[in-house]
Amino acid sequence: MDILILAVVIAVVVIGALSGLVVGSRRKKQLPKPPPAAPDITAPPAEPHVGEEAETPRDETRRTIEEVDLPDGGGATVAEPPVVEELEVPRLEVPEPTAGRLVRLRSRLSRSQNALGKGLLTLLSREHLDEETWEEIEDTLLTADVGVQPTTELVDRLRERVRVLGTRTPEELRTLLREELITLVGPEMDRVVRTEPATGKPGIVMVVGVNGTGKTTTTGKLARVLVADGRSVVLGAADTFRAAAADQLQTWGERVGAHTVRGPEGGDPASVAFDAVKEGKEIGSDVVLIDTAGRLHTKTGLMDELGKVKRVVEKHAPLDEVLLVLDATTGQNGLIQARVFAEVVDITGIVLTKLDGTAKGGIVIAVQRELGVPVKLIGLGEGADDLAPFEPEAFVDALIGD
Ligand SMILES: Nc1nc2c(ncn2[C@@H]2O[C@H](COP(=O)(O)OP(=O)(O)OP(=O)(O)O)[C@@H](O)[C@H]2O)c(=O)[nH]1
Ligand SMILES: [Mg+2]
Repeated sequence: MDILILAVVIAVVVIGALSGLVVGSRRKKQLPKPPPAAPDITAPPAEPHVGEEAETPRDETRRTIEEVDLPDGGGATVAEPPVVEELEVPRLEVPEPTAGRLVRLRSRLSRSQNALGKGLLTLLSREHLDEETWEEIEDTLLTADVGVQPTTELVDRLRERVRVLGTRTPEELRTLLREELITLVGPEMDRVVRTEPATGKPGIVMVVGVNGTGKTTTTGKLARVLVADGRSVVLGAADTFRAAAADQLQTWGERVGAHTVRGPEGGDPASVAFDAVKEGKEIGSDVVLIDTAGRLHTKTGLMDELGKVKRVVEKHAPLDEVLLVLDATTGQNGLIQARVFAEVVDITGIVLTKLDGTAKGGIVIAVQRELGVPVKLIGLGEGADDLAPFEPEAFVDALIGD
């Protein structure tokens, strides 16, 4: 009897345990669904904040677009961009080496080559070098923006050497013109872009100039040059006028893995520049490149602001380079800009951009004379690696052709 009671009790316990399991498994089935495979980017987030799109979605029970019954099969027309994959796979570019870039890009100078180099050679090859011809030579130089003083010097020297030479072959004339142009461009000037880090401090470069000359593009191209040379770079987006300006710089940086320090739109450019150098110091980067907003040299307030950016950065350490970016196609106006910028911030080097789009390559000579500062880099196109170190001999060779 006792045994019978015991058996009944065991049976009841076993049945109870089994039904508990079933209920448990049912409960499990009722748990919320696992998060959807792809983030639902179609519904607005409750509280958007910075970096939102980089996070996994917080509302995990939200349905994906595939699960939502849309009338008329509308779901099929909504394309989901592959946001997650884009963010997870950074594709870094490998910039071209810098050596020999001017030689590679020499054909980009063809407009100056035709107007200046070939023009001069043709004139000098005339049988009779009379006054009229010398005047034409002078005009050719002035039209190519060489500037009055350098033109006079060059013509005087050419006249003298041609006279001494007497009869002359085209080859002799080419050699003579080459030598004199190189002398005029200044082969002895130090054109090294100073980016060497010192103890506890990165190399600091600031890029300045009027609107649209190519500052941001040049900063981006320069970052590539440095990365190609094995340097680590931090970019400072001290153009806070437009959010798009910081985006533009950041895009350049992302292509080669350089981080961009940016501030709020309309914020203080000096503090962004300061923070960029601070970050460069903290992470031990080799170089910090600071892009600034385009400013008209005639606007005193903006020029004062530029002076402040420089002074604030110098609380960290002196700047190694202040590069003035000039658009070669603007000619004489570039010289006026150069003068004003040089007064506000000490310019240490000039970048002449858009030399590919002008016949006025002589501006190289004029602007160096104006400031007594060397042209260090030249822009020869919109391509990412179309920035070349300026080499007087290669430049003159490109002008007068082979
Ligand atoms: N052909 C040619 N175009 C260039 C060169 N450098 C820059 N550009 C173009 O010039 C335009 C202006 O360049 P940006 O770098 O935005 O100029 P910016 O000085 O930063 O302009 P702001 O910030 O608005 O003052 C862009 O379309 C560039 O692609 C160059 O060497 N050759
Ligand atoms: Mg810019």
